[in-house]
Amino acid sequence: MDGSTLTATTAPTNDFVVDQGWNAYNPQEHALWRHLFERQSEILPGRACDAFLDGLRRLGVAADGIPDFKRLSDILESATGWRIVAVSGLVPDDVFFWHLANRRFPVTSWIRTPQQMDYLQEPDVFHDLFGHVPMLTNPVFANYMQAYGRGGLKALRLDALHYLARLYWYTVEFGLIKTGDGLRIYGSGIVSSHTESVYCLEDPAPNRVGFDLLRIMQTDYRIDDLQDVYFVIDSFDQLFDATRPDFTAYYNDLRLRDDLTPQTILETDTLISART
Ligand code: HBI
Ligand code: FE
Repeated sequence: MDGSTLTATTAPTNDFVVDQGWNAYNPQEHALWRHLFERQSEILPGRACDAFLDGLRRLGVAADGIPDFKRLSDILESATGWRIVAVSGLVPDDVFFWHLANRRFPVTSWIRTPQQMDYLQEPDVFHDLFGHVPMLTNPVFANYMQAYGRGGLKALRLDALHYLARLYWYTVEFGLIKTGDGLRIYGSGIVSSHTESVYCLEDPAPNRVGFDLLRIMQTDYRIDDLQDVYFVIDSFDQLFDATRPDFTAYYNDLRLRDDLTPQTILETDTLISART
């Protein structure tokens, strides 16, 4: 994705890191975490991939309440050298990528309200911590996320972020992986969603297409509804290997092509299951 590692060192003026404020969480917020955690714990075994479930266990993320980021960071750092930093919400793209390029994952410190139980636009602590952090205990996926951060800084310079954001969307957020027991979930947007954890594997509506880097970066996505297409990797090695080339040529190629809608199926697609 990027030709140099210099991008990881030029720090932005503001890193947007805040204190988590763990002592300020009230009992209702911890209770909401417990409810969200228990609801997902009932449906993810047999649906989420082993890397996610092993990560959850290794980090000791449990139902008792909103975890302390520092405790989790120490465990995560011993696994893959990643740490988590508390932020108060979405941070500018360049800051987000700079943190990823330095093996720091920004985790939102606030939790959704009970009214937002099933859907909220911005990531909260449940989406970020429960959804994203367990995957960072997997060494290959952890390498992919750092490569993504470096690639994001470069994509910003090439005005190509909208292409790379699709790769993030269809892998990190909504990715599926093939296993000997069938398709499993690794995408954070899915594992943190009660409805989509079932829909993505069992509903006949969405298309499921084999991973294809350029195809993904050409495909638009919806942020406010269940996905119309899921892309399926064979392994995390396949995902990480795809980031090795310099993406400049890909971006130039994509600029000559029309965007694809999420419902599109191409002749060249490896179709795993089509909408019925
Ligand atoms: N900031 N805190 C936070 N979390 C995100 O997931 C995030 C962000 N800023 C930018 C961003 N994501 C996206 O624009 C990139 O994934 C493309
Ligand atoms: Fe996310």
